[in-house]
Amino acid sequence: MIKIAIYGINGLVGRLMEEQLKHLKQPYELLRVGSQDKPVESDIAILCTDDEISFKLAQVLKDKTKFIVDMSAKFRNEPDIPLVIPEINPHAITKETQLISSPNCTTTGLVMALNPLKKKYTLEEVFFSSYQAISGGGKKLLEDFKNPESLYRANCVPLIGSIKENLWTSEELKGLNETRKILELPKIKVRCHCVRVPVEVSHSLCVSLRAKEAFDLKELPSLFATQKGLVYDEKIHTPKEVAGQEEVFVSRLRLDPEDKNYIHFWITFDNLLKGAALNGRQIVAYLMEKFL
Ligand code: 2RA
Repeated sequence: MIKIAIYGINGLVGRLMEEQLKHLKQPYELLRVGSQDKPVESDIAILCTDDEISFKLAQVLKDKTKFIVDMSAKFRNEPDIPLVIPEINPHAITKETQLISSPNCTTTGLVMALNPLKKKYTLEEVFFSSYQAISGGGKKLLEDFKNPESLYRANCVPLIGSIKENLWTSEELKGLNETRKILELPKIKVRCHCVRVPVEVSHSLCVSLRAKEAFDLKELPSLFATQKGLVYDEKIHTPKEVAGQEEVFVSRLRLDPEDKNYIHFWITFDNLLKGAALNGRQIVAYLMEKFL
């Protein structure tokens, strides 16, 4: 029987991962590893841990497991480590792969919408502002949010992660670097602002996208329809309504009134599912089907 170990089983993503794995078609034995437990032998180790712990575990697990699926940001920018969304770039996983990174939640929603457009258009530049849920900050932020005095109550906070030397935040840099890597578009320009909003679950993005060619608005719905895991329609989708759903929702699509090379749209999706545990489960399902 295939053995799957979840590290960080008591965290928000760890607990959701356990739930998500129940949807796997193949049987497996689950090993639940908490922060005080020793690393174990397994076929797949899923690290629902922070950057520092993932880094340490990855060293220790090299000889104890066939595959490591890391949900942290630690390895995402390493050129030799695939950063995978199974509906977009499963080909990045090869026979030589041991460690696979799962992307940042905000990036995941964005690239799910850009990927189908990439098939027809030369994407040159994307702008987005994010409206990110409290749960993106984990259990600790959800606890803080319960406090009536929390900075995050009835407020918008334009700081997610830490501020880096160039004054971008770590979250904004993830949007830039991970988008380029997953879409295999190393030159696409990504400009963004990441903002925490008082919503418990589901991240949203307002996106403006520029291509080399003029967009044909009429053909875009059929292009979006080619992307598995994406729903495009003209309902007004809100974060509250999409919480608990697996798909990424795109709506409010419109052409720029002054420049046909630009379109604008709205994305919303459950940050804990497609943005985290569901993507992890889909990577695991792919590994089980192709390599185990
Ligand atoms: C956040 N994207 O929302 C982060 C979580 N990885 O804080």
